[in-house]
Amino acid sequence: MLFFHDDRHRLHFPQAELDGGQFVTPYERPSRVEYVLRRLQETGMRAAAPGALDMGPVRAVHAPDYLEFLATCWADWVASGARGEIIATSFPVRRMRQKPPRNIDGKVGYYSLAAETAITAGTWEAAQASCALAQSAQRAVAAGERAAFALCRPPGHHAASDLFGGYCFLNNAAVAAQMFRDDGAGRVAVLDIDFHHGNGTQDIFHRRGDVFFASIHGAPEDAFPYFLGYADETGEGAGEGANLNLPLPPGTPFGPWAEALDAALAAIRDFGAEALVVSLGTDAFKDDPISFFKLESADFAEAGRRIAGAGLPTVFVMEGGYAIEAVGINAVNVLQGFEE
Ligand code: SP5
Ligand code: ZN
Repeated sequence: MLFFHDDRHRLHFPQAELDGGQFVTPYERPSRVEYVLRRLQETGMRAAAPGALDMGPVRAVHAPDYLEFLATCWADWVASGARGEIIATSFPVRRMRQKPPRNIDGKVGYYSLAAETAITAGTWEAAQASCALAQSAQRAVAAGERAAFALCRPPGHHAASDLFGGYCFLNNAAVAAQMFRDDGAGRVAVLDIDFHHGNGTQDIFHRRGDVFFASIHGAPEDAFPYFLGYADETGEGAGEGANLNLPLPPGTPFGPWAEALDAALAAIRDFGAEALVVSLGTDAFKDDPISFFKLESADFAEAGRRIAGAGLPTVFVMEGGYAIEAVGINAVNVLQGFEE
């Protein structure tokens, strides 16, 4: 399988993540990519050079003021006299005004959905390079490849039209799905197998009937992002029926997880999708440090086989996965299973 990679992911490496009341080294760290890259090379996957970022499809799924914020927040933060990394501390919660303030500290809270995700000097450049990989993989598939893999970092599925957080800034999978639409596919599906609910992708397409979103994830009662991902979220307006959430409880092993996968694939088939984008997180793995499903490494290959059964042109976009040494094996197992 063709894959796309860009070293500029290293420009995004915050020192701190707020976890359990402490600042820890972020779970979402540069070495994740190195493990996946090594495994891709070991298994003979074909590296291809990524193209430049096209802002057109990015603007189609993200709000203009949010993109302006991402481009300027670091300079504004530094100019305000702040000495550390950007971390959100104040949020427009219940009964507060949903209006971006002038003050940069307030703006950071306005555009964020969680405080664990820090922004640094290189974050915006890394996020753009990451998104360009999803675009390159989509272009390869649109040009006739059966499938391609974008080794995106930072990941994207928590990023909504105007929100960052959950380690995500630009929604790489949503951008790839949008590009399939722009290329003429009438209906596109996004299948999210990251352990966490893809709240950003769901939100972006919630009122649209042209992009189906299916997600298998830790139930929101028990798992981040906590405030979206219930089974009764089925889409709204033109998007009614084009959203399928399959939340699962702590300790879920491959059996019930695979049943959910089959249900998601059946729904995607019924929807009539002509192209598929897979949000490929490997944090459903049994040893993931922040997740609670129990998949074994071999199960990821079986997941890949079942996804291939959909028979669709497929773009794989890297999302989460924090059992660092196993992330490469598990991610590439999905790709290898798909190719069998
Ligand atoms: C892309 C992706 O997988 N994002 C995940 C973001 C999760 N962020 C917050 C998780 C909080 C979990 N706390 C677990 C405590 C373990 N010490
Ligand atoms: Zn995740």
